[in-house]
Amino acid sequence: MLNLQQIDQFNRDGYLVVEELISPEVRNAVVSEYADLMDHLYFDWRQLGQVPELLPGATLWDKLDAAVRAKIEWYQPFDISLPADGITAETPMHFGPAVFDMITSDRILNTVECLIGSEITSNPIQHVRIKPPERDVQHGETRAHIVSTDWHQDRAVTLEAADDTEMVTVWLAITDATVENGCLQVKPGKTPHMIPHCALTQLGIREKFLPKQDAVPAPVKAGGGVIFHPLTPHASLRNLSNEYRWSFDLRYNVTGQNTGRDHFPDFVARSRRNPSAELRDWQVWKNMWEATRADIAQLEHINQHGRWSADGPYCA
Ligand SMILES: O=C(O)CCC(=O)C(=O)O
Ligand SMILES: [Fe+2]
Repeated sequence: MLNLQQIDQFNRDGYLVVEELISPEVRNAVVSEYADLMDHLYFDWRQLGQVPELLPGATLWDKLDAAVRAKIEWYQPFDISLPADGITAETPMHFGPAVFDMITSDRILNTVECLIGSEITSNPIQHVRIKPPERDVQHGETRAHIVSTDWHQDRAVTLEAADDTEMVTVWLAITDATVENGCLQVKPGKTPHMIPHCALTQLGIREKFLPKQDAVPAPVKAGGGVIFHPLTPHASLRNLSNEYRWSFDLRYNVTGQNTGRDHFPDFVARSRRNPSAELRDWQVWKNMWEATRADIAQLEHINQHGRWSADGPYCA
């Protein structure tokens, strides 16, 4: 739940930092689900001879370190979505019970309800971001799930059909997010319109189009989050620390409105009007994404950022 002062702050600044947005139990379950996932992945990478053998007791981070050092494609199997392009029937992705419980946790939904009302759809534009210390990242890596994120508005990431959708982003810290390890930063205040974006490497706003007010970093402890409006310009700082920065970004919109990525599956996370419409079974959620993957693997490429170009005035 948010108090009136927090709601006012969100409306004024376009964002809000909320501590303890998920319970320690929900967070711990996610961490152990990813540790199990890593065990399986590491076993497979070992079989393929892609990573070194580690001592018994090696942690999630030890294995991730080894994978990063071995320069293998380690990211996509952890993501809670499909990539923007190159989707095949075998593209790896992760949909498990702990992540589902996180997305549908009462604390998050109670908070979101204060901002967009009680008919809440879990929007399929969602990612895990596990960002290694920047100095360990392969040269030439530009994905915003792995290196720092350029300035953008989330509305620019959706297709035009969702321009009027009432939506919020819930950015959740799984490890402490600090200025040093690359927490979010925002341009606070009401940005009433879409700013032009350039779709070169990352989708981003060039300096000259950014609102002039100072950027404000938004550090938050593990379990807390940053909630923001789809027009609020935000970016991440660089991870200049020696540790991984782990977050999820989730989005929620008013049920019945366009999600901005309707080739991906959404579901009703909360409905006060019709509680029986709420999805409670993580396996159904996983099945929906698997069916989507099979369908998309047969289709031509869908350009998710179709309204923005990679050259022209907005890239200069
Ligand atoms: O975590 C990041 O680096 C960027 C996250 C972001 O852009 C978002 O949550 O919308
Ligand atoms: Fe974003």
